[in-house]
Amino acid sequence: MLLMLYIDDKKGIIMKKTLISLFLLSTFSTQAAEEFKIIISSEANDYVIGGFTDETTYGNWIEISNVCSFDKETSEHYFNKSFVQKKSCVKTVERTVVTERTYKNGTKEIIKNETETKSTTSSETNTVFGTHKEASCKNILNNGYSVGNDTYELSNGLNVLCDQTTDGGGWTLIFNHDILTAGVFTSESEVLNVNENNPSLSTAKYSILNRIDTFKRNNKYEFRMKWKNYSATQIWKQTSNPTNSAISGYEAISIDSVSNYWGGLERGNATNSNSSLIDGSINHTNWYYAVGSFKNWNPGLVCNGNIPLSTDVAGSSCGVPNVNLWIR
Ligand SMILES: [Ca+2]
Repeated sequence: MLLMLYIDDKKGIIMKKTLISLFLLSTFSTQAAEEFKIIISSEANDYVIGGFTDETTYGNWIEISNVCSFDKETSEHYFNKSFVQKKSCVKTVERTVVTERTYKNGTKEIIKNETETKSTTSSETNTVFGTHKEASCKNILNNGYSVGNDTYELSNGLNVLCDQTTDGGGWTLIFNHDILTAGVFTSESEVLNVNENNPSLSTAKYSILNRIDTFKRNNKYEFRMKWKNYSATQIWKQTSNPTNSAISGYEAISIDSVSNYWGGLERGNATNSNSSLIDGSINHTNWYYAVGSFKNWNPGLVCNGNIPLSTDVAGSSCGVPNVNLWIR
């Protein structure tokens, strides 16, 4: 016959492994039926009657991973253009938890040694800047990176002014001249490139005409020509480079002025000193629709300015104070 008893300590906690085995030694002898012994098992750490104390220590939380994602990538937005980005992170940390039990007889025992982990999520929004670049205002608009009319840094590092809203958008400013403010151009190289770091209709002399080949599409240049304070607009395509060639491949798209031999832009027929580098009086020594004037057009003195423009737009024998040229 074997009896196994579990004895409570003072705290009422059941003392596991505290085993008292009772052997009734008289099992096999009726004469010794009243004799028995109590044998107390005392295997290591199992023999405890007086109780114990547990002490748990917690290690420091240590970050083991922090994985973040974004709702919009900077590569999805245009270079240096700001946007609000939401950042979401899942951080996982871990620590060790050790519980040491000290019995009243002085015996110590590690009864728990575990690693705990936990993950926390967080999110925040920040104003950040895009990183993507394109080769032209047209590409910026077509590929969905436009933030409107603004300056943009192109993939070649050049900052340009883009008109993304007028006449279908996608226009890169390549020339602007306010002759009453800045005077005439003094050299061909100035007409081809001046103030390229200040692309603006407020820059009295601005030109990146030396770069127009980088904006050529399908072997054509698509131009838009405007004059401040005049509503007339010339939009057309041509296959020739007007900084160095006679006209070829002219294709009208939206033309408000046809007088004074209009037919696109050509390299000026006259020498630089008495006209402009480029004009729109095609195959003619006249230099109406002038781009890059080397002198004040005398008849202009009696109208608004000294850049020769067509009768259709400025009136007979009248010049204008500004011309600006765009490409896409
Ligand atoms: Ca001409």
